[in-house]
Amino acid sequence: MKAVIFDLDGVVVYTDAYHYKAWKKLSDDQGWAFDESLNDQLRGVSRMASLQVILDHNGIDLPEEKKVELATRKNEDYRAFLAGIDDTALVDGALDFIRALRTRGVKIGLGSSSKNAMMVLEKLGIDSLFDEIVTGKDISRSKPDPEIFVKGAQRLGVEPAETYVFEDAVSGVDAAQAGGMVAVGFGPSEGLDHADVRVMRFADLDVDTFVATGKPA
Ligand code: B16
Ligand code: MG
Repeated sequence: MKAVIFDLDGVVVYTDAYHYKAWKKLSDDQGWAFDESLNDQLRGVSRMASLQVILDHNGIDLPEEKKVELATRKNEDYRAFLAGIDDTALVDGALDFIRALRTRGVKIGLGSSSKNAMMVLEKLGIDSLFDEIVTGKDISRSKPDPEIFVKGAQRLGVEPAETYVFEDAVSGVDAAQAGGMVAVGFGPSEGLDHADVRVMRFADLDVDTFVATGKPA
């Protein structure tokens, strides 16, 4: 293990709850069905692709212009929720785990599909914890395409096989594995059983064992 790349929403920060609230608000306004299980399908998926998943689920077809307008509205609501973000939004144990990896010489990357990722990191003052940051603004193909993690590993100067990826999303686990990396399925979301390692919470990890063997404890 030379490097660990972390997803942001749902792994380092509970911003996945804000994404849910913003999509739910839009769906309620439009009279569309939207629930937690549909929301799970949006994890790691880009904004426009997420809207398409909701539209397909509801059997709705809209012109491109209207889709852009609705996605923009969702993003404005999401950013309004972010305005109140503070340390309580941090996933328990995430920062301690990242710092512990750093002191053991493991390089740290961030790979988030979100175009708002940099704003979240800066607002929480945690951007300097990451040696390299790749966000939705740096990629042309969203997860499950491996582009985001391949770019991250390249910038960190490590081989994919030496890289572990923490992901709460099916699309993210698929992306990491497609890039030849070791996928750690993190958190309670369903559908992560094909991850190479399965971890529910950071407290379940013993850092020394993890760095030495790739096993949680
Ligand atoms: P934005 P991650 C992803 O972030 C979220 O999981 C996903 O729900 C969201 O649609 C996507 O970012 C795009 O976000 O609209 O802010 O650009 O999990 O890859 O950190
Ligand atoms: Mg995520």
